[in-house]
Amino acid sequence: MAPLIKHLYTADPSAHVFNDKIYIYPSHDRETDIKFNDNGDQYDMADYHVFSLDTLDDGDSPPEVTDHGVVLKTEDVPWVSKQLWAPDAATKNGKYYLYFPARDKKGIFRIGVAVGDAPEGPFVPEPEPINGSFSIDPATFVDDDGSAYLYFGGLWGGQLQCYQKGNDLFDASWSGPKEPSGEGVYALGPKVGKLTDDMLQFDSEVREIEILDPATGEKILADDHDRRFFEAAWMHKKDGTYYFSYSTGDTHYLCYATGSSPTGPFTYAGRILEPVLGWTTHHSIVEFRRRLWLFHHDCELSGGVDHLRSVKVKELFYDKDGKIVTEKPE
Ligand code: FUB
Repeated sequence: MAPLIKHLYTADPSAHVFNDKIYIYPSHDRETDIKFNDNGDQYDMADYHVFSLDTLDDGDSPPEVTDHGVVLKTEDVPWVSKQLWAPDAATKNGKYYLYFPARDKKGIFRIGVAVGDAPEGPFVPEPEPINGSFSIDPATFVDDDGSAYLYFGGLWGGQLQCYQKGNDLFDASWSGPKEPSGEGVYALGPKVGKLTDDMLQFDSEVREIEILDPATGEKILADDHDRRFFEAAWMHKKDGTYYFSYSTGDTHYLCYATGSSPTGPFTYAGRILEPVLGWTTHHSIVEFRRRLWLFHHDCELSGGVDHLRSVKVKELFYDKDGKIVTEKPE
């Protein structure tokens, strides 16, 4: 499938069905002179656009996408210094919420929320980041009982490894492309917090999600880079099973793990997408008109420039046991 959006570079697509339309909340990649490094400094984004689609056709011609323009930018948010990374959105009680990570004035990633009356914005940011938020890649999930959860976290440039001593203890000595390693050392897990009814704060303590190895029942090991969580958390649910999906970062897979609770534990279940062109891989999964869709990105449009990515969409399938069939990039 060709890139969905060609007039801008877009990445990290969080797709949702609101009012029987698909809305995509992606990062907006831009050209920069910043040299590529493993801290992700070259991902220097400064605003967000929202896109919508009325249909998702599997046919030869790509679906038509509406660009609703800039809905939030760095200058709108008093606590942000730079790097508006992968966002997500949710709706509850007739309002729409845009969650976004960015570096604060001290260079530490936090997660903010902006509120709107329509899925396409405009969104008005809260003046401060969400209390107790840190790291990157927020993903929301509103369960059938109305409880809302915020998943987040990302290694290396995403700073997740800087909180090994506690969620409120940032250890700068772990900054950069670092993560735990060594025999018997467990991988760091992503984080989850339940949201308050107004969707603006954490209602309860933020806790680590456990991703278990099906063979041992133990947490995935830190050196297992083919399966350990790196970034790009996403949650969807099918027939009472919670599917937690994520990127493995430096091994470039989209993987998933399943469980019976929105906060885990989850057991590793396999790959969703083999590596795409480009370093990062990041996605969302959404059911639309009874079919399952994977939104993701690659660097085809930019000819392989890692920080100039483009959103694509692909149909996903479950097998008879509810396992996701692994897809290859096109
Ligand atoms: O877009 C910036 C970062 O790249 C995202 O936050 C990560 O998930 C990776 O896609």
